[in-house]
Amino acid sequence: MSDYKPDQIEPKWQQYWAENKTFHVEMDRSKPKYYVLDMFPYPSGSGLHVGHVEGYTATDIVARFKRARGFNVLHPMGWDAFGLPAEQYAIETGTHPAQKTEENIAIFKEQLGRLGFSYDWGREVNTTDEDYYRWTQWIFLKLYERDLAYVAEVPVNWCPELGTVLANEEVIDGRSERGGFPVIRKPMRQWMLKITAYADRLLEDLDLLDWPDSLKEMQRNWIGKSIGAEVDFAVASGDAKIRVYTTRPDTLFGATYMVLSPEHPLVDVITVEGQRAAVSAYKEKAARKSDLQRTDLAKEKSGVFTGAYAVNPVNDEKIPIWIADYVLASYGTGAIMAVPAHDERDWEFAKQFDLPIVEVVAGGDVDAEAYTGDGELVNSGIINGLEVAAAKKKITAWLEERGAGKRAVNYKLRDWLFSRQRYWGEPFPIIHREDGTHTAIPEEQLPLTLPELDDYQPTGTGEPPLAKATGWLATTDPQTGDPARRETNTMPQWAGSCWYYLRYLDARNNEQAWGEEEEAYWMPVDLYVGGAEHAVLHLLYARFWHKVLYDAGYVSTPEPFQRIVNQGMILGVAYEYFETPDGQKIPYFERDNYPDALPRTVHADDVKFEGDTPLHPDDGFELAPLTEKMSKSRGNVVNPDDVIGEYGADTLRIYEMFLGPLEQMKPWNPRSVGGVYRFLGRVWRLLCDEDGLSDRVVDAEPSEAVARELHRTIKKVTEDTEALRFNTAIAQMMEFTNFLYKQDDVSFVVARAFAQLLGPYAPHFAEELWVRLGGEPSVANVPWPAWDEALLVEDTVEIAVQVMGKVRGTISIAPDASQDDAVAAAQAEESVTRHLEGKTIRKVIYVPGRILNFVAN
Ligand code: ANZ
Repeated sequence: MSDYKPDQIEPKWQQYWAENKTFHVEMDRSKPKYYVLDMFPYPSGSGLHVGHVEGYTATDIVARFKRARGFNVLHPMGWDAFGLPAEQYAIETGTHPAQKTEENIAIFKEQLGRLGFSYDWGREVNTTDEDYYRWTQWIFLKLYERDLAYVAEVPVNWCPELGTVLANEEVIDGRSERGGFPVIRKPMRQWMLKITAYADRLLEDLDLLDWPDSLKEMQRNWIGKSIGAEVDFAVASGDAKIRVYTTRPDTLFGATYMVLSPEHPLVDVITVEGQRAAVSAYKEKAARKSDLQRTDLAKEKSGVFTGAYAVNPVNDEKIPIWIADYVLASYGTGAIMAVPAHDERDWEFAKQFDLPIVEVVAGGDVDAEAYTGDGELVNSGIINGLEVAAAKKKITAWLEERGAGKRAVNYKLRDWLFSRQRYWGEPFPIIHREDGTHTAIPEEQLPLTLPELDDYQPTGTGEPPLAKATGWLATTDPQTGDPARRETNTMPQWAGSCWYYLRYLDARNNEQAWGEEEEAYWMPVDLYVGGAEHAVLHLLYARFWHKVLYDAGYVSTPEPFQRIVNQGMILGVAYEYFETPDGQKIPYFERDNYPDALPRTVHADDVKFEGDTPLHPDDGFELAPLTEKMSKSRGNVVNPDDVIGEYGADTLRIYEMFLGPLEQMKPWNPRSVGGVYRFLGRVWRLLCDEDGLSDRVVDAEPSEAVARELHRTIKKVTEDTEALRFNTAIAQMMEFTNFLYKQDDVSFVVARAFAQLLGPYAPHFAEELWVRLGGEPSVANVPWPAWDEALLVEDTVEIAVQVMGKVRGTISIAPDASQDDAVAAAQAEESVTRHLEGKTIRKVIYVPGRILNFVAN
């Protein structure tokens, strides 16, 4: 008997795979291709976490499985290495961000290596390499050439603490997504990308994709397409017109007032003398609130009357014009017609300021609340009696005829704010001339490298740190030779991750971003696995760039990622009890008796167990388990290195896949890692000896019963792996192991097939076993075992025969035998016929393969 010692197996095979370039891949037209992609990591200072391991193990299983199934598999890895943390760290420690980035990458790479992932490291990319960002700059120029990149003075989210502007997507509840610092609105000159030009295609092409519905829905909501009408209201005095956007033109007869956003250009034009002071005070107050605060449904409505009136084009009625901050300047036309009877916010506002409420769609009680449902139009002139949809059509046509309005489409999606006032990012390949115009630097001059800088502190004024690189800054216009100045903003971190999946196709190409043939062969990505936190931004931005490249003829597929699977988050486990102010420790279950006791947690590693009961390490009382997000501050982060150190990488891989379905959120249970380790140990002891095979392994054909069980296992593992049901595939291998333990010996054939099935899951173990069984390494290149369907059809089953519900005997028949055959077989059994003697059979109940019951009297 020998023990399973992963530390003696795993490094050896990792070295073998690296030296032999086992997972090196080239185009091969004799095989179907399969491109399986991970969301590449940001190489942070804290190293790999178990969430990375989850997704990366899943894709590695798929990669190894698909190779064995005859596919030519592309499975690459790289580093998303630009971004704020490296720069923050640099500022704090005085080291260059490039240095810290390189160190972190080395740590990550070593950690990934220890997990036995089958990447083709020859295709490694790093977004901060000149050879990489040269092409990020090149793609930017493609956008620039197509007028999809432009400079605009826009109100931006300025974060004084971070010294940079942030995209809307990076601001959550008025604070920066990273760091949680306050963000204020401020107009600044910025680079924008015209993603809105692609809004419709980004929406429609979702239908082409095999993505989770929830993910598609998030993208749809983000793009936020709505269809309605623009309607012009004349201002009663003077000749100004107010254009509104509405999704409910059918409710025009119910418009009882109008609202302009405080920033609307007409506010100052129409406000009457007596209201000026109040209006400008209100404008000032509104400027200090975020959009989110302004549109919050729950908040009390505020606003000011301008003193002016507008004329409703459908009935010539005069309605008052207000300004209020719940109307945003940046959406639609920045002005609305208010229909309090059928819009919740308008209803609240009307109640607050005592404005009239006129019902125009029947079906609700508009005195009590806004009615937003369907119904018949009332109080509405020419559209009376119509349903909402028909009324919309008719009134829009009516408006169009009179030139007072038209059908209109709106999107929530805004152009993408693409510049950052930071050092550690891609420089823009742009120069500014003295006359204020800008131009691209010629492609041959790429990469435009980041200058070395000693001081990369943000300046605090919004002037980027690159403005301090005086030597780098001054340049000349390549066309005229006139002096010019380089762009000092850098690109956001999203830039590098927008196209890395394309660079992998041809990562060492020095002439082009990727070769045409490589692109045509490998694209699209067949399976992309990563966290749901990238559901909107990364995926939307990457799809946008891909579509631009598609239009420019550089890629051949309209979409980059054919299939996406979001891995579920792995939660941490801690154990909870309570403590009174005077230090008394109270079991969680008794907390109700101690109202002033506060919750305390015990780190999972410190808990003592009695059977399955978790006990306090010092006081011995029972603790309550608590699952929560893993975080440093909670102290419940599991370090994959520790698990590998104790149990090996194969155990970690299988453990994470065995936790539950890939997509599901699931808690890390430190106690069950050992269970997986014991499973591998059992397989080891069954098949292996000190340095060879165990005596149980024999060179003989398996019995029919064993062959059946083997083929059932091959089928289950194959189908489950194909469907990414890794947990149930593993359960089947465990069951099969138990089955083999009940046999006297294990045939060579069986052991070899088992090694192959284990290959994607526990690759080091499988490789070792394979070689001991006389195979040539690598088992990764051996065609996957097939199952024999004929062996899976059981030829007979035993079923019980009942008479009046009592079992009187058994018969052996085919599982799909007919009722007549079953009855005939039963009537040949003396034990059954004895109980039927002298009785009349009234009814036969027969469930094939299960039971035969005679109802007789
Ligand atoms: C009249 C009306 C009547 C409206 C009714 C709704 C219900 P979505 O679907 O999100 O596109 N709106 C238009 N521009 C706005 C702005 N800048 N700030 C705040 N609200 C604005 O929403 C469109 C609806 O939101 C529009 O339709 C408008 O109110 C409001 F029974 O017009 B509606």
